[in-house]
Amino acid sequence: SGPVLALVGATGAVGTVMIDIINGRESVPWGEIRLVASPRSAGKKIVVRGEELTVRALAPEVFDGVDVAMFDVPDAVSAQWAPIAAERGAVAVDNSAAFRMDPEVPLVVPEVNADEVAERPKGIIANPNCTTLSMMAALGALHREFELRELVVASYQAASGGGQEAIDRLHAETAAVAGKGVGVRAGDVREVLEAAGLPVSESPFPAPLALNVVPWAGSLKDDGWTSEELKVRNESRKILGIPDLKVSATCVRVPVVTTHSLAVHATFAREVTVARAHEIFAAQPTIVLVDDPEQKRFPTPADVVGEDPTYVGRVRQALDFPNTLDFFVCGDNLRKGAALNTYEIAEELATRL
Ligand code: 11C
Repeated sequence: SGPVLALVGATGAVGTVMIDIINGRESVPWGEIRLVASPRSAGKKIVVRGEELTVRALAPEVFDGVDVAMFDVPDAVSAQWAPIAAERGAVAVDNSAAFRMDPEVPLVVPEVNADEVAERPKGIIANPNCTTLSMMAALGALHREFELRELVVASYQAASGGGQEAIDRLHAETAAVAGKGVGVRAGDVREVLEAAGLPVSESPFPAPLALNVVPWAGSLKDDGWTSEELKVRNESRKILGIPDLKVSATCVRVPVVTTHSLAVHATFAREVTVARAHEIFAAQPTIVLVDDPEQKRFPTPADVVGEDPTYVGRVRQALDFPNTLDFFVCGDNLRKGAALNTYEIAEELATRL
C-alpha cells in the first residue's frame, strides 16, 4: 500500500524525464503509479521501477483513487483536466502556466517554500517555469540571509524549453551549417538553412539558432516584453514571497540542447560578501558551487545537463552597486526546471497525506 500517484503526459518530453527520475529514486512512497496520456499514446507499455505499466487514456475515471496527479501537458490540457483531477480527490501538481499566478494556487520550489503545499484551496499546486526555477534555489538561499530587493537577469535558454520540435530543429540546423564555414557574413547562416530546406519561416524560433543567439522566448506581451520575461518577474515575486520585488529580465535562446543558464544581478537589503555567499551556496544540498576563477572553473550547460542540482559560479560582488552580487547559474530545464521539481512537490505531499 501507499498513496497512488498519476503521471499525466507520461509520453511527452518532460514525462519521459519524469519516468527516468522515478526509476532513479532509491525508494518511492507510492503504492501504485498510473501513467496517463492522450488517447493517441494510450496502450503504450512503459517500464516503471521494474514493472511494465500500460499508459491509460486521459479520462475523469483515471483519477479515481489517485492521491497525487502530476501534469506535464500543454497549458490548455492542464486548465481543463487539473480541476477534474482535484474534483475526483487528487492533489494536482501542474507544470503548465495555467494556474501559476492564481492566488489560490501555491507556486512551489521545495527548497524555498515547501510549507505552502499545505494551503491549496483548489486542490492544485503549480510548478514554476523552468527559467525562473533555474535560479530559485540560489536566490532563495541568498534571500534568507541578505533579503532580496532587486533582480536583473539575462537568460541563456536551451532549445528543449520549446519541446521536441525545438530540439529537432536545433539538431537539423546544426547539421546544416556544420563544415560550411558560415557565420562570417551577415545573413549567410540564413542562406545555408534556406538551401538545406530549413527556412526560418518554418522554425519554432524566430531567427536561426545555430551559430546564433536569439533574444526571444515565449510570446509577445504588452510594451515589447515577452511572456517568458514576465513569467520570470511574476513567478519570482510569488515564490520568494516578495510582492514588490523589482525584477527586469531579458530572455535569450542559445544553441544549447538542454540546460538553461542565467546571469543574475541581485541586490539585497544587507551587506553581502562573496565569501559568505560561497558558504551559503555550499551549505544548500541542492546547489553545487563551481567557482574557481584562477582555474577558470565555472558551470556551463554542457557540463550540467542531466544533473539534478543547480550549479552556481562566477560569484562576484558588484563593483558599482552596493549590497549586490553577480553570479551565473545553470540548471537542467527538463529536470529541476520541470520534472524533478514537480516530483519533489509530489514527494513533499506524500509525507503529509
Ligand atoms: C522555454 N521556459 O524555455 C520555457 C518553457 O511556462 O512552463 C516552459 C514554459 C512554461 O521556452
